[in-house]
Amino acid sequence: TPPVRQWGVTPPISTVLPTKDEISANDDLIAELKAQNNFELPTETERRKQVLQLLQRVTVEFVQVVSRKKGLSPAAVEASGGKIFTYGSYRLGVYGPGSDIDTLVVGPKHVLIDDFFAEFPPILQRMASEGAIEKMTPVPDAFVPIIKLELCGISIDLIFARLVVPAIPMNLDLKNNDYLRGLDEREVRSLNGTRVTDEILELVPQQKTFRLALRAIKLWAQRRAIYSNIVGFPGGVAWAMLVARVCQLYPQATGSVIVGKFFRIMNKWNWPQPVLLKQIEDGPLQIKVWNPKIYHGDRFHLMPIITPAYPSMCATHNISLSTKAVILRELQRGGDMVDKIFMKQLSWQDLFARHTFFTHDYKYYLSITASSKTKEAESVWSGLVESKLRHLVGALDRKAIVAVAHPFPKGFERIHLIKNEQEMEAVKNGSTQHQAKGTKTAMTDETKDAAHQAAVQNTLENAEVPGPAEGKVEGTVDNDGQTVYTTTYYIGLELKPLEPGQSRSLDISTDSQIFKSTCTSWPGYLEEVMELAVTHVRNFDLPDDVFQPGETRASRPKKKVT
Ligand code: 3AT
Ligand code: MN
Ligand code: MN
Repeated sequence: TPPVRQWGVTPPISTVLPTKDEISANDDLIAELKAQNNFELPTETERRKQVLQLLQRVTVEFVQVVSRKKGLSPAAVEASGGKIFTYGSYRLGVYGPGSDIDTLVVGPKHVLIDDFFAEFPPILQRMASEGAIEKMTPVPDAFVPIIKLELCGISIDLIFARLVVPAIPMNLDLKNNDYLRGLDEREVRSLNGTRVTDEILELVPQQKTFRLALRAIKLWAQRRAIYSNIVGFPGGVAWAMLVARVCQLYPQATGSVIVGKFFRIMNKWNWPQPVLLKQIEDGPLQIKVWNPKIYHGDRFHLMPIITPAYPSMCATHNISLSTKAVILRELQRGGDMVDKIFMKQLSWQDLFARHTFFTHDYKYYLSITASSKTKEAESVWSGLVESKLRHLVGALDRKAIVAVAHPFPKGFERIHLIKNEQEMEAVKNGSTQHQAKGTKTAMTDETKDAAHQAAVQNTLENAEVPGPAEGKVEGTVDNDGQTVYTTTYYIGLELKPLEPGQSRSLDISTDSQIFKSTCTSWPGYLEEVMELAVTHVRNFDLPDDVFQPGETRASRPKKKVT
């Protein structure tokens, strides 16, 4: 027999072929994912392909227009090329009906990011059919500069990178580290998404198995409320790398087996040993590569999951003691359930059951409410507050009385109409008693809008932040009152059992004061417009709109009769 290739940094754990039962469990898993609406229709996928073909044609035209403007010879203009790449869930092949297409436009050295923002949108407008572009929002000053658009009903995240070569032919790939030479950090970041996803796909033994298992794990993580890079859980790329590592260890296994092994392997992992898909590479740039031996900060990563493409980074920088504990608890549950699924005592549907964060898991919650007098201000302010939540979680982790501080990955966005100071005070503190008629609570989505991303990433720079419109600082006040926009985040608190002599009081005033000043020292903070409040909420006092239909809130404990 030929020598078996080693995938990853260690030999495989097992190379046995799947059994009949494992294959049958795999078929059941596919059926359940279909029932959960995880796959989109082939006609929709066809539409994605056409949209990408259009973007490719626009890219070539855009590169030619810019090349001509910069005075290149007609032959050079003709040869300059231009190519699109994808990354994110579309590239990995794990997208569903609501997914966007994350697209990277690559141009030759003389095409700059400023040219992209100036020329690409009008060319796209011209080349797309009438009415095909529903929305287009360029955000040039984001951490990763981006154009968000809605094209033929599909959301697209469009980013740009330049390579220091005269032309970009269609057969070019981005694997070669030398392509990073001469680029600045921002340009490297834009190329990174594609380079990382391409490498992940190359480092797994069977892409089809990897995709199925990753679909299952992503759905599970979303349902269990442990999917969100920003508040301290793994995000899409990190979950993908974990699944890829398990695929490497069981190169012949089928998807159902990978899912089961995933829970056990990752639960028993010797954290903080890093999860690597290959040995970390050195490269041609003066750019930091993850290395706890050199960088003190890297030693604090509790569950490091390292991206394979140079320059390797830790994708789970934000994980805290508490979120780690929650992740391990969920991995344990997942592992136990898959055992039972294989014994036919449970079904895959049970694995994907919705979390019980509000109904069951905690008695005590913190409610963190970011409020603003205008919608525009709230969009950036809530993003900023969300990006700082992990600091509050960290502070709670350090309190002797707190066992677990579990941040819920999504915020609740509400619109209120208030008539007086008293109502204002209540709303600022998270009350839902004054919601404007005809408005509904919405959930924040990590990927929602670009302004949000820009706000989060601009905090360290003194960048101009889109503030409220001129003359609207006071917001909308009419006869009925004033409109206030709030976004409330919840942190579930599990307290340690009382020791003799301890009293059950949780004083978070200092921590919330520090958290508030961290948020308000952001250069975009507008004192007259934005507010932030942290309050305690008991489980029986949680607002109605955090519950789904059919869920019941905990009841107020009866006073003991003595
Ligand atoms: P969906 O199917 O789109 O929900 P996804 O994994 O494609 O899942 P995103 O489109 O949100 O998720 O993200 C795709 C990649 O874009 C993941 C990451 O490499 C990059 N990315 C997303 N958000 C940010 C951010 N705020 N900063 C930097 N990179 C980001
Ligand atoms: Mn995406
Ligand atoms: Mn995206």
